[in-house]
Amino acid sequence: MNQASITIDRVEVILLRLPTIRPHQLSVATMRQQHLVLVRLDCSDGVTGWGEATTIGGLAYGEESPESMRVNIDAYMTPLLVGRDATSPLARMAELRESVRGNRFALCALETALFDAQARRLDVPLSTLFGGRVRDSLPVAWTLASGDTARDIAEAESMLAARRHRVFKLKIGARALADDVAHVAAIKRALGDAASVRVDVNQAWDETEATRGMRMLGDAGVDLVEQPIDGKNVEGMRRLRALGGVALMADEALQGLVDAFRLAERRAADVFALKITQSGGLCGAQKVAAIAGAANIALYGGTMLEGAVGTVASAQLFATFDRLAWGTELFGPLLLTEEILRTPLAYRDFALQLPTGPGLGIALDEDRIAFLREDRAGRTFHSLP
Ligand code: MUC
Ligand code: MG
Repeated sequence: MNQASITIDRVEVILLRLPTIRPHQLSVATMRQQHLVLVRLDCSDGVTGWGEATTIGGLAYGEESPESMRVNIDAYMTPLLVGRDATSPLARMAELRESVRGNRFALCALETALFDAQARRLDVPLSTLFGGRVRDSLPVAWTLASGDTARDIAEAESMLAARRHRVFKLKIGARALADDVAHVAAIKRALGDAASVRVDVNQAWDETEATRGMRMLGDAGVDLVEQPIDGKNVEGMRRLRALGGVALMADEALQGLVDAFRLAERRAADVFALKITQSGGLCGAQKVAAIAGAANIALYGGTMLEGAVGTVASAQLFATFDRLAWGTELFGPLLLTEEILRTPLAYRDFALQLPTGPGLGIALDEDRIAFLREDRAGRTFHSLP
């Protein structure tokens, strides 16, 4: 079939609400389930592309929710895609952006599906469309967030023994500073040099607490502090970084290219937590990475705790980066009790092994997805087997 005549036939948003293996406690929400937002894009040549736009805790983390994404894609974005050429993802995204403001998570899902379909069509891995792989596996951190110190230590020890993770991110900020520091210090003491321990405050501190907290955490052997204060407080981030202690990572502060430029210009971070959703898609994330490179800011491959689709999409892009000094945290599928791939992603030797097939390189278990989807007649969350 002539590529120019291949069009987009149909876009479908599928919501899946899947239990987590244990409560996952952040300062902004405690997750007992994750609400995956999958996008399926069917094309006239029989090729299907998949994308994902999952976020955390409804509206607790960002301004897009799973439900708002479904409505906005169905009502405003799908009509701009159906019937259009499927082989030019960038042209489709430019058209969408003429009519759609914000909605960077939803746009990320659509862009991923367009690129997945095109890469499958060309029979190449998605990473090839972004210049090709520099690596075939990515180091993956694990988040300890059970809320209990002893349970977190046991979890970390079992991950180390299984050679699954040796980098641990601890979620803090919900408790008093002294309690949080004691919790982190106990975990670092128990793990010693066998592991890198980092913390994510998810914006919970004010600048005074952050100044004290970063010093105390540095003394406890913590390697990295992620988003200690409000992401909008770029000047505060600049002052915290200028203290010259433990490395400072921007996460919620980094919502695309303009933020990346401003953070770089103000020298307000040592490291960027790069997320395809927060960047409005794979292309946006690639550009954020370029800004980081130009400004000598290190990269960390971040996650919004997506399932397999968003995780492997991120991995396809991150594998093209020559520098990824802080590794990744692409563990989202491991936090879920349900598998939606026919062959699960491979995690071994402390790393995610990249699939080699065309597009995202995964095969969705469509029967399982049909069974799990939220709108399946008669299904309730508790009816999960
Ligand atoms: C965040 O803020 O980084 C990533 C890993 C995790 O446990 O939470 C997310 C969100
Ligand atoms: Mg974070």
